[in-house]
Amino acid sequence: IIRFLEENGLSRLAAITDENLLYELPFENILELRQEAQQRKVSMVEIIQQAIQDTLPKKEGLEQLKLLVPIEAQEVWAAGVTYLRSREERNYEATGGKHVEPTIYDKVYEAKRPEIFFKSTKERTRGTGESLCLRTDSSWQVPEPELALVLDENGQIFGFTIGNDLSCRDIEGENPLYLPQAKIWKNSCSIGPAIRLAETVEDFYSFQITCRIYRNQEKVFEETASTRDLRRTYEELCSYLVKDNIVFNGTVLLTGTSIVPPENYTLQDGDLIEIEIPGIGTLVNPVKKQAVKL
Ligand code: DO4
Ligand code: MG
Repeated sequence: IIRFLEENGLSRLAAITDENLLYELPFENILELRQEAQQRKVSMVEIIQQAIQDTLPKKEGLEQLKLLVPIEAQEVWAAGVTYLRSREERNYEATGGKHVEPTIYDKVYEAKRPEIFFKSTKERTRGTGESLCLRTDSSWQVPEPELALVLDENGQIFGFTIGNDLSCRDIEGENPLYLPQAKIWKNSCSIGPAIRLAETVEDFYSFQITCRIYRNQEKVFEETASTRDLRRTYEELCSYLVKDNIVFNGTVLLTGTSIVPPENYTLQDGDLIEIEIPGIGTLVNPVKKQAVKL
């Protein structure tokens, strides 16, 4: 499911079929589609099939549409240290690999309670093709390519998308209490390009995530990971997010990263980040250095 901007300036939902055909849907956003399915007590796929049965696919391809963020999530949350790789990299940030005693990262990886943190609001979250901002007070910034869950108000998964938890490794490494500054600023998060309906996914843990970074049109980094290596289940993560909380319908939960560029790499103005998950799409974002206010 994608959202795009119509000529009249309104947003419109469209479905991409297995045959790669694009059909407009009579909804502005995915929550309307979900509400219709709930009211009629049928699946979202059935609603889509009924809506498109006597219509023709759109002539324009995806490239010709102005894609919007697939859901204007009021809140984006994120889980951390959910992969062994993340635990090792956080330890490196914090201690340069010199720790002897178990660190907070070792402990949270093993603990019953996962790390869940607030990541973004709809005003800070970008879609595919839109630029992300770099912080001016960090010199070690990296993308964090993550599978993202799209949740209802009870924390039940109804979709999957791609998320980029753009992060400042130096700020978090200096002191973990700086986490909100290492994670949240203007345009420090992107999601998209599409939402894969959970009801169309057979195995929730078989997603392959590939991240590529380009500098001056040249690929400078590529790595692939699998959600099979997650240390926790999605249900576990969602249960802690909803516990005694207010959760909005359409909340997005990033599930953590297992892809980390080499230690000497930091994003710089003009770099292009691509995150691909087959079956969902490719989230593409250039990064821009923010202008320093004098
Ligand atoms: O502990 C800090 C954040 C970790 C994180 O964002 C991740 O593992 O993806
Ligand atoms: Mg992360």
